[in-house]
Amino acid sequence: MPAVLFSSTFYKPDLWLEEFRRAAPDIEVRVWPEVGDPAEIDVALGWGHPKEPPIEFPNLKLISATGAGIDHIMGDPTRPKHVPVARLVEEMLTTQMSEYVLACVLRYHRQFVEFEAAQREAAWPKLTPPDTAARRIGMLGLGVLGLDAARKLRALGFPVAGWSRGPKQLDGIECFHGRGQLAAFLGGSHILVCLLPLTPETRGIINAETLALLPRGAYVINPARGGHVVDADLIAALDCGHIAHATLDVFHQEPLPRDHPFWRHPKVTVTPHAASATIPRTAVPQIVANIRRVRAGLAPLNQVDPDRGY
Ligand code: NDP
Ligand code: OXD
Repeated sequence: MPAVLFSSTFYKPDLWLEEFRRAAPDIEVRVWPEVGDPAEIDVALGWGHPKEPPIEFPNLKLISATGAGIDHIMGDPTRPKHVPVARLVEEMLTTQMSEYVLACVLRYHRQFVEFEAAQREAAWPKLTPPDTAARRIGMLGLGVLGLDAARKLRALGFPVAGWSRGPKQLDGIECFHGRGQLAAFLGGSHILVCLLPLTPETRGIINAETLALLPRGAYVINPARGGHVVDADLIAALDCGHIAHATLDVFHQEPLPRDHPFWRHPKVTVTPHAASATIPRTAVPQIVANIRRVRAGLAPLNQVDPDRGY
């Protein structure tokens, strides 16, 4: 009898098991470390799976992430390369991410950082009113999440540009692509939002060189992965005033270690990897459909391209 193995250091299994029981009572789901016979596991499901001890599953047909990002799977050297990897493309995940990005952009644009500082001094500042049409937003990544947030920002009246790997033509969004157009894209981004996947090509992309290309006083918002940022370079850019403020949701190490300078930096807002979280109720039907597909010998939906790494 085939079975699904759920393993995650991020999500508790209870709600997932409940949803599986509701949506697909015929599918057996085991929870790590209660693997049983490894030969019975045909689908591995999880996010931030424990790496030790590595176990071989000789009949594995699918590795399915319970989130949008799959760097934690692709970066595991023990991953069996012949098994397809699928990720979630899910409306609630997308909606939550766009809400997060809009909240951060509007906080900067509508000068809440300055108002919060003024309130600490009981001050009554007269600030120059913000001009939406003059505040250019730069979206690193125009995939499922980046594009949704970009369109919603555009609908609010911001000029929006996006940067992707391949060329794109999108209504109302100025499109840049590839390393050759990165400098031109950054030069026009007053608020930079990163929604790239973490791959060998994008690791460390927010660094001293790229930050220096942003206009003076730019803001940085990173809800993608901590590995996109060279922390020391960002801190230096904040300290010298080139970057006005940063909002960071993801970190090299999570939870962010208590002694990390981001926690106490006056120009950094830390959120605890909370930009967008998978809701089992809306995610499980898609995962069940993929389990049924691979068990019927079909390719899974939302399959990751192993060559691109996303
Ligand atoms: P997608 O795969 O749909 O989109 C990725 C985008 O990045 C595409 O536009 C792609 O370009 C672009 N890209 C990839 N590599 C490069 C490169 N080398 N140079 C330029 N552009 C590149 O991903 P999603 O939008 O679904 O998700 C993005 C990331 O968000 C996830 O990988 C995850 O890390 C993060 N995330 C964070 C969450 C949180 O709570 N903090 C929640 C969910 C996701 P092209 O279009 O040309 O392929
Ligand atoms: C994801 C995440 O990748 O929550 O879905 O970070």
